[in-house]
Amino acid sequence: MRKGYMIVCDGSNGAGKTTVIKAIDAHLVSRGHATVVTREPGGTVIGEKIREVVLCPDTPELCATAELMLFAAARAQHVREKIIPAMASGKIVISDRFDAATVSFQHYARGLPLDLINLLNDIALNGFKPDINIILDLDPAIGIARVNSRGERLDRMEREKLEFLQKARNGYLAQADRDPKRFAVIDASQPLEDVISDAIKVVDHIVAG
Ligand code: T5A
Repeated sequence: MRKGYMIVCDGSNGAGKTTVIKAIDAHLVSRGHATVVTREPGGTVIGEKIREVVLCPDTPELCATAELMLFAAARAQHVREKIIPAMASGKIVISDRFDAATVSFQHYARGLPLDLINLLNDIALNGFKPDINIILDLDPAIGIARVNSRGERLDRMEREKLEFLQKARNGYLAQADRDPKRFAVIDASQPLEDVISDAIKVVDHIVAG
């Protein structure tokens, strides 16, 4: 019998991942599941330290190759220290972003070669794959306006030009087109309750099926 599941919620900046993950988690817990909510970059003490470095707005000079390796390093630690053990004990892991983010941001937006991204993702994942990637799709102009309305300082990636964020968005849609079994795209411009209801339908299909 299979052990746990891994659900990833990913997509455009400010699309509502954090908010939707809270609702998915509450739904699963109400059904009696044990869950672990986590995020990338981050999720472990080491990963959170990497997050501070890679998203710090005061160091725009971070080069694309170093940026890629930092995301991959955080993921390698996350998979081995947190995700695999949680799944082995039957928990449902819900992660805010995962490997598809590197393909979207570092390949489609930053322009690094896909072979290099795939190699680093393969090393970080060591054969592991999530069960489903929910992609919250939103015009980045709307997403950044939502983030701005929280009144927090924008991080290094959120300060990129809209054109860069649009390329990352297109990267998610391209990945979803290529692999519709692994990706479920949800229109994140809908009212929040509709986005949550669509996401819960996807989760129920995976966890029940
Ligand atoms: N990155 C990450 C890479 O480049 N490579 C990688 O490999 C990885 C893993 C991570 C950054 O790093 C990059 C991608 C990112 O740029 P992040 O914290 O995941 O940073 O990224 P953000 O998308 O910027 O995350 P945010 O926390 O800012 O946004 P969320 O979680 O998507 O949105 P959320 O839930 O906080 O909602 C934002 C606001 O909108 C409202 C919410 O109430 C909130 O105020 N909202 C809605 N309003 C109207 N209608 C809806 N449907 C709404 N849904 C939410």
